[in-house]
Amino acid sequence: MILYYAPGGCSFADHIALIETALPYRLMRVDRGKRTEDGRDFLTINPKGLLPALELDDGTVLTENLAILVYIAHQAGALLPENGLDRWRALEATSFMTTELHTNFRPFFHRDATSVERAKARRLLVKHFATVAEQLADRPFLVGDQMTIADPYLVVMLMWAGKFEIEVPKRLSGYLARMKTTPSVVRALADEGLSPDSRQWFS
Ligand SMILES: N[C@@H](CCC(=O)N[C@@H](CS)C(=O)NCC(=O)O)C(=O)O
Repeated sequence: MILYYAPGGCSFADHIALIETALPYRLMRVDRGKRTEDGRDFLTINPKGLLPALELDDGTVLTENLAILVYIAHQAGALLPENGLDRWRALEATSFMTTELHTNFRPFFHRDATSVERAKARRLLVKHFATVAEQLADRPFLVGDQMTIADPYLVVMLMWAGKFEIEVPKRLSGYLARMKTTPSVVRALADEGLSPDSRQWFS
């Protein structure tokens, strides 16, 4: 499989998941001009122009982070319980990441966003991170005692919060500090040439 990624983008979640599950993959970097590191136009791979994209061994391309994470979990039989409430809680939490957290970071990435849009997004992010902190409670991972697909996504969201100086509850800063010492996260950071200090990201 080939993971099309941009360093520190939301594809970082899939990168962590691939390392965690030990599935065979290689990375293909895509630059801001939507060129792959081997010189192809990324739009020919994903016409939506969005990362992540996962190319399967038969050349099929999967897009949309939630689908890619579920695919990785399904292939590996890990990171998403097959049955029981924790499966649905993990999907619920990952969906919340894509629709409520990720979406509200957009004004911080888009240069033409207004200060009003950014302020509104910041308020929503603070509110949504509080919800996530409540869900985490005193557990090591967001859903139950095992890592699920929700955790790599939450790591990215918290890294971005650090980058854009969005205050998150102490419980989540503690969680991120722990996750940053997890071997899969350490390796993904190194492979993408990223500092563990997210304030250095995209600079
Ligand atoms: N709906 C997509 C959104 C993914 C997304 O926003 N990707 C960002 C990187 S984190 C991207 O490719 N942005 C490039 C652009 O907007 O042109 C998903 O959930 O995978």
